[in-house]
Amino acid sequence: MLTVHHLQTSQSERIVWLCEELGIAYQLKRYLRDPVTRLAPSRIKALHPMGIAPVITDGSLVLGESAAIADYLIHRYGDGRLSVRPVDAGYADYLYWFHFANGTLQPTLGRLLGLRRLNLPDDHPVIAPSRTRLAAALHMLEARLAVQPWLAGAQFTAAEVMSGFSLTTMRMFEPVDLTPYPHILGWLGRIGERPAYRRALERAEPGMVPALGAVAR
Ligand SMILES: N[C@@H](CCC(=O)N[C@@H](CS)C(=O)NCC(=O)O)C(=O)O
Repeated sequence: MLTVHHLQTSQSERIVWLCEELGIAYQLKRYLRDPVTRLAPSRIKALHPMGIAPVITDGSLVLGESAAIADYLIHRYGDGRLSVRPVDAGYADYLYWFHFANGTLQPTLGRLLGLRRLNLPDDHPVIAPSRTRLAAALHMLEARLAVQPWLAGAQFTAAEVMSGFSLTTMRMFEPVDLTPYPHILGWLGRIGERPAYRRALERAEPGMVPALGAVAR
């Protein structure tokens, strides 16, 4: 049976959410972060050589990387739902925003999270380029969501699942004030209303209040 290995407050939230959106039967295994280091426990490290989440196991398959897992689930179990076919309008947009999540948005936030620990001022030359990149990413998202309700167009797709994490749960680690971005906030509101998103959080993060507002916690 398909098993989703979910590390507490981590990118594996995406995979639980995607399974709920696609209505895929799955077993969920939850792992708590190490209370001191906040890293994954050794049981995750034993699953996959990278030692990070998400990981899925499916029979003899062990697969990591959110985007690879998302593609696998969509095509192996979802009949292509929540993706856009090459012959359909919005295909390039779908590809762009699906990959924007882990290609640009999440690494930029991760870099800022690491740099913040150095307690440098925001205009420090080591930090400023990442701040500029984040601002560009947010402006681009805002412009996109001003003209379309979802990233690939009129329909909710897995691009939302990929990017959604970076501006919801990730903001509990790296706070980003979204007050200047009303269309991003509207998008987060629509995400928060989705029954599958709510079910995913109830299963993966029981008791956690999702970070959907302008300021997370
Ligand atoms: N690009 C990977 C990133 C996965 C990743 O960085 N996972 C983090 C949680 S968000 C993790 O498992 N950290 C625990 C650790 O480093 O021990 C993906 O999208 O799957």
